[in-house]
Amino acid sequence: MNNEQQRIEELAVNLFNINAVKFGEFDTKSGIKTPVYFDLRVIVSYPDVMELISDLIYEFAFKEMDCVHICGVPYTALPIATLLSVRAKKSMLMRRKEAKAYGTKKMIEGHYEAGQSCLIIEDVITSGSSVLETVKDLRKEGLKADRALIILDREQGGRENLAKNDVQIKSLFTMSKLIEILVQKEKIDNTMANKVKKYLLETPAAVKIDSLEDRTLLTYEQRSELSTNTVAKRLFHIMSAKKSNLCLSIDLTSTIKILDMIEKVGEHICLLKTHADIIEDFNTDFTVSLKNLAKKFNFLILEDRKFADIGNTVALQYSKGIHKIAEWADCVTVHSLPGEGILKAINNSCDNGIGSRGVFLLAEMSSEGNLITTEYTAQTVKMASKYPNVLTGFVCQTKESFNDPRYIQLTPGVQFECSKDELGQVYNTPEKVILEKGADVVVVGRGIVTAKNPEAQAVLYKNVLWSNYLRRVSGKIE
Ligand code: S5P
Repeated sequence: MNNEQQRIEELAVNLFNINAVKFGEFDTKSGIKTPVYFDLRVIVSYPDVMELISDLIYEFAFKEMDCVHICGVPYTALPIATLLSVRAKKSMLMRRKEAKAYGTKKMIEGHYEAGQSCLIIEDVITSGSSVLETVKDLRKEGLKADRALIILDREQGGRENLAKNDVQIKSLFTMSKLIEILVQKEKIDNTMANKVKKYLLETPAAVKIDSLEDRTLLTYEQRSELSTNTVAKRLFHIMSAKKSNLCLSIDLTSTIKILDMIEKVGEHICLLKTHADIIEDFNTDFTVSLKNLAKKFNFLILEDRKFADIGNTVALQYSKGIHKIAEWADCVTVHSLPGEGILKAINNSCDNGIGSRGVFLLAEMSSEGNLITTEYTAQTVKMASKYPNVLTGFVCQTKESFNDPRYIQLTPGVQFECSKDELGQVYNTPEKVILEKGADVVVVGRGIVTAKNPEAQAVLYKNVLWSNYLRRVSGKIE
């Protein structure tokens, strides 16, 4: 028998001896009787058991894990996390059970930076809901929380619930393993073991957790606090300040017409989306005027360049040529098709002193018959999550594409009527994209630009989009 196995068995017996696991007939909160009962809180009175648990977690699970912080789920796992933190020389974070009533409303104590990884430690999981509470608070702070180490997995659905929320667990014991050891060590007999097994099979955890809180229920202010990309943070602020989540797609081909249109509608938008390569008389004076107007009316500029080449070419397309996009656009659109290099290219350009810039990654498209699949969308979101500092959000059509509240859903294909144009553009209504499809910023192009009175039309769009946003977050407004 190997050493790991021996020590696991030793721990099982110890837990039984100190009554951290009891067999018999017990009442549960739900009223159902259970033949097995755990109370791992008692371990604090047994330093040898504490040491054994932390040694086992460290040796057999923790050592190979790469994380910056560890966080114990309050309260039982806190001392275990503390021992591990000291042993592994890793920073520990503490999650409060309740936010402080005064001062900062912080839920996580300790020093950390958004984007860092945090491993969660928990004693027992049933449905996984307490681990998930901790995951939720850590993710709100921008921390990466996707792994948890558990002492005992009761095998009642917790592992699956957590996996659905992108949290993978590793446990010292599963319930079946614990039972098997205790039978073998003659601590319980086969009749009791079968009773417990039967109970576990028949009693899956009552709580089924499908997903973390829906990002679309949070306000833009709340989300601005979570953003890890400067452009996303600024955009959330602008939206709240101007009470506008309208992005104008200014698909005009002359600089005069563009500047003239901005004078009319600039006041009503949070974001201006350009296609520099359709402008016939593009020049540097134009970009200076564009930036001045962005300042005057307080909106950001998105160049809808839809980069889709290898990183090196994109780095050049982004900063060189006639357009020198990096100099005037706050953010750009990018396809995920070529892979991560494209994000690295923009990220490196930002690091090279161009300032804080952002990327909207195309995760879905509005055009009929486009070749994007759900798998492509999921892979796009996964790839992007490695670049939280450069990622502003996703250009997409559905709420289900992603749920990270730090990122902005930019949704084009919007007009007052559900319709199509002759080249396959599909339009949904403002109400539908905000309430059903999860849009945060809504792109309107021809719906405003070709209207008889673009300013009046922009006001109409702004108001209807904003009132639907307010409806969406109504539960969250204090
Ligand atoms: O999927 C997409 C992505 C984008 S960025 N569908 C789109 O229509 N767009 C852009 O949004 C498109 O290039 C155009 O500039 C704008 C929609 O314009 P509209 O006139 O159809 O509202």
